[in-house]
This record gives sequence, structure tokens and C-alpha cells, in this order.
Amino acid sequence: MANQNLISLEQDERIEAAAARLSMDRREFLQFCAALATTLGLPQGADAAVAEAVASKKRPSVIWLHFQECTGCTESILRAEHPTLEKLILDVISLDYHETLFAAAGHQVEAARKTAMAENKGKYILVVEGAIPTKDGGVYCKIGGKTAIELLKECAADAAAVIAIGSCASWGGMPSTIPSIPGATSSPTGSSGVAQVLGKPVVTIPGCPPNPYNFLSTVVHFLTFGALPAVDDKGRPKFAYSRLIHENCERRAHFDAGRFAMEFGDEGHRKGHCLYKLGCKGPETYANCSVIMFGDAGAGTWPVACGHPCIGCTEEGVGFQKPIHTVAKLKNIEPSAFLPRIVEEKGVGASLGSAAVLAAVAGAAAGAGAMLTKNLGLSHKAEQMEEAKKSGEKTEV
Ligand code: FSX
Ligand code: SF4
Ligand code: F3S
Repeated sequence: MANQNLISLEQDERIEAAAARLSMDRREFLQFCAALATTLGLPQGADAAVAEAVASKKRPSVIWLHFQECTGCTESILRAEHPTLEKLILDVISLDYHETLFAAAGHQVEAARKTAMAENKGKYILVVEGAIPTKDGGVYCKIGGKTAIELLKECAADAAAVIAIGSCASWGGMPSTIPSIPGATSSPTGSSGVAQVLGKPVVTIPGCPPNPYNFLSTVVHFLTFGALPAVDDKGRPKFAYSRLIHENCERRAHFDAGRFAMEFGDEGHRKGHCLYKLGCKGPETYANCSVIMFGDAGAGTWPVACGHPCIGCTEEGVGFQKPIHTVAKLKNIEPSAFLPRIVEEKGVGASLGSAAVLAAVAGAAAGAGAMLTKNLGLSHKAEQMEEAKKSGEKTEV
């Protein structure tokens, strides 16, 4: 357990009630909150504040709009394999309007949105999923007779905070792709991001779909401190998007040693070598996929671990814009601060000496934090290895 304040909370009735709601025991609940605090990059001791906020603060009202998208953002939140994540998200927010999840339709659902907005004026969080079509007066996406532009502006006016979830809402994402036809300079419907349409910065959680854990952590930050987390120049929370995927990728040692998969299914691919030459955009994509995996679903559940190059889905100008097999631009070559080195094959790899020196000076604190959160996703692997050991199977890492 991380600290004395957190330990003392084990006997707290609020913690007991929150843990029961989430079908966890108290210790599991506190450990989960400690991991959330670590993901958020909070100093030691803040884990107790996070646990208290999650257990006892009034759930913020959330109005969730859908525009041009595939609903993958919502799906990724609701289909998180680890049931805790989905339950926790629905426990920490009061989802007062959500077109996909509402059983009601038509006027009833419009009335629910208006009621939630009026009752929580100035206090609700507006979450926007999907791009906003801006061509031809916005006629390409209308809900209840209003264009997406009108609805967005109306709902944003009295929101305490606006979060653009997914790459579509962040900058236009997939729908904003310019078709490769002569003379085309924009997408067919002029798909734009939330900030562009509102004309002011908003928090963005890009990814197609985004990692639900990053959404949860952002909301928990709001709940704990009454403010959204620090963001970069694209509105992305720094706790999740300040490192390149390549910095903490499990295949990084192969990159450093010059061992690459050259084709899908070749020997290098089968051996888990680096996917750079297959077009992996990890070296120019900022996101924490390689650290926290995806959706808290366990080891091996992020694109690169599955054997597919990262397509840069969180990065404007990369995802849906650069061809998948185009080799990525190397933004920096800092090696991982915490990943162990893979044993070298003699005579292979030229850059190990310099990589090792750089590794030694890389941020140890960030590495330690990342390691704790990474463990959230490693339970499955640990279980598998344990089972394999019991049955006498040989395991390869
Ligand atoms: Fe889909 Fe969301 Fe991609 Fe877009 O996620 S997963 S097309 S980011 O808006 O629904
Ligand atoms: Fe990992 Fe891709 Fe970087 Fe290779 S290029 S180390 S697969 S992020
Ligand atoms: Fe997207 Fe790449 Fe992560 S494709 S999910 S940013 S590994």
C-alpha cells in the first residue's frame, strides 16, 4: 500500500460502500485509486485524495453528444474486458444524456437533455464523440432538427468543461480524411474537431478508439481537484500523451539492435521483432498505449503487441493521413526508462552502447510510475505464466 493516509482509509465507511458498489474489496479499490493517481502523475499522497473523491464526491453530470463517428469511443468504454473500468466510469459520472445508450427516443430524449442542462447549468461536463461536418451549413449531420454545429454550441455554452473524446472529435479524425481525387482539398463534409468549431481550446482524448482509462483518469482528476488536468498544445492531457509510444515499446530493444519484421508473417514478425519497417508510427505518435495497454484488458492487448504496426491514431497529421506502410519519422531515439533489455544476438546491432548511455540518464521517476500502471494490464500475463509453469509448459517472453 502506497502510504499511511491510504492505509487509514481502509477502515473508512465511504471506501467500503464504494468498493461494494464496484464489487471489489476495499484493498482492491484503494489499489485501483493509487494506480489512477500514478497514471495522472500525481505526487505521493495524492492517491488518498483520489480515493476519497471517487468514493464520496457528487458525480458530475455528463451530457454526451454523438456526431460523425462509428461509436467506437463508447464501445471501447463499455466493452473494457476488465469489468471494473466500465463500472467505475459509470460510477464516477452521472450519464444524463447519451444518444446510443438511452432507451428513450425522439422528444423524450430531447427533453432529458434539456432537463439535465438546466438542472446542472454551469456544472455539467460535455463529452463530444465524433467530428462535426461544417460544409454547406452543417447539413450532413442533424439530430432533432438541429445541425451538429448548433447542438454543439448550445450544449457547450453552459458546460463547466468540454471533453472531445476520440480522434474524430479531437481534430476530425477518420471522417476528415481528404479523398485522393484530383482537386480535393477537404473531406466531403468538411469534418472538423470540437475546438475548431467552438473557436476555443478543449480537452482532447484522441485515439480511434481512445483508451477508456485515459477518459476515466481525466474525469477523476476533475472530480478530485475540480479542474481538468494539464494539457499539451493539442489539448491532450499530459499524463497520457507526453511520451512517444516508441519510448516505452516492448519491441524497442529490437529496434535498437536493428532487428525488424520486413513482411507480415516472416521470421522477424513471428519472433516479435520491431515493426518499424512495416510502417509502425510509434516513433512519431504521442500516447501511453505501450505503457497501460488497451482498455485494462491485460497483456498483449495493444496494436504493436498484437503484431500490427501502430497507425498513429492519436496523432493529428499521422493517423488517417500518412499511408499505413510509410516509414515513420524518428522524432527522438530515447530508449525506454524502464523496459528490460532483450538478450542480444551476438554481432547484431550497432547502436547498443549509445542506447545504454541514454537509458541510464532517462527519467527514473517517470519509469517507476509507468511501471506501476503497466502492471494494471499485466495480470493476465502473470496468470498465464503461472498456469504454464504449473503445467510444465515452456514460456517465451
Ligand atoms: Fe469511432 Fe469515436 Fe474512431 Fe472516431 O472513437 S473509434 S471513428 S475516433 O469518434 O467512434
Ligand atoms: Fe515499437 Fe514501433 Fe518503435 Fe518498433 S517502431 S519499437 S514496434 S513503437
Ligand atoms: Fe492508436 Fe497506435 Fe495506440 S494505432 S491505439 S496510437 S498503438
